[in-house]
Amino acid sequence: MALERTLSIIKPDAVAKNVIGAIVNRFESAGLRIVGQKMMHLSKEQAEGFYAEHKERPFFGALVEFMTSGPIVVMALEGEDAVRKNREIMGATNPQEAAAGTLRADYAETIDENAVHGSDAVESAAREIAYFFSDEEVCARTR
Ligand code: IDP
Repeated sequence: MALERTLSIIKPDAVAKNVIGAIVNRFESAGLRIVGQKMMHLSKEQAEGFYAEHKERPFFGALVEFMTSGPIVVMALEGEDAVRKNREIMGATNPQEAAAGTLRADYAETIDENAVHGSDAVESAAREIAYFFSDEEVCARTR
């Protein structure tokens, strides 16, 4: 299995609930390592750029408003099968459909405010990590 990197975002609702540590713990317990991490408050332009693929969707305006409503934590995670593992830990996009024990089942109630983001493929992960982190801000963890 390949060593991968993926982008995780702890969204404004989860930061407001004060569960940053609890969420990070889930990733570390699953064997994923944080190789980049920062707290940010996105501008409208940053949020629109990040979610550009959704700009024609009816929920785009609300999504941008939500993602700029408070600080977020962006993380680059590294590990075997990291993209799929992160998606599994997150649970389904709609928290009402998320499996028990997943982050979205535990920390979110609605699809509009669903606690976390995770890249959906290795290619999008590379693009999304580069959107938030310079090369120097991502640190190799293998020694
Ligand atoms: P994902 O975050 O599970 O990868 P995507 O389909 O990529 O899901 O959608 C990106 C984000 O857009 C979701 O996490 C959610 O916040 C929002 N979103 C997606 N579908 C809907 C919807 O039908 N109504 C409201 N918000 C939505």
